[in-house]
Amino acid sequence: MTRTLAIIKPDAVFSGKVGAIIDHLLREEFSLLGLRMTRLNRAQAEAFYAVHSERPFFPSLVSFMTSGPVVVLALEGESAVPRLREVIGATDPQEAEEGTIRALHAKSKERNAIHASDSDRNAAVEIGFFFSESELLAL
Ligand code: 3AN
Repeated sequence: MTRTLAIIKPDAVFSGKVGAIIDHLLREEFSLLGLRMTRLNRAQAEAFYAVHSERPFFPSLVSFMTSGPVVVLALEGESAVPRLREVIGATDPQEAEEGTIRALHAKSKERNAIHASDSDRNAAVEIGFFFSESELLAL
């Protein structure tokens, strides 16, 4: 079993998709280790997306990610990182496979409903960004 981090983004929270997305993840046999609704401030969003700081879409991404509440999920499962990437689909919902969370719920390449860690190393860093080890519940 390995861990990964998902963030249900402001577009999906605003449009009432939190329940459907969590249900989707549980049906895909991810276990919930941690869950929190929060609102990122600018410094947190900039730090979280620091790898994209030189990209043209960075200012808009930071302003979107701070525009409203997000729901942060620490998840556990078999090959959690690659499997969650499969379950959420491509960054651009127009390219996401049918039935993926982004195909079902995302609005655009930026407002794409959900974030998922892209490597085990980043998963550990991103989980640590939001949760202390003692807040993660082993099932
Ligand atoms: P993913 O979320 O699929 O791992 P990344 O890590 O390349 O994609 O991008 C991080 C976030 O930046 C995306 N979830 C999306 O919100 C935003 N983003 C990525 N590429 C673009 C783009 N070309 N235009 C606008 N926003 C983008």
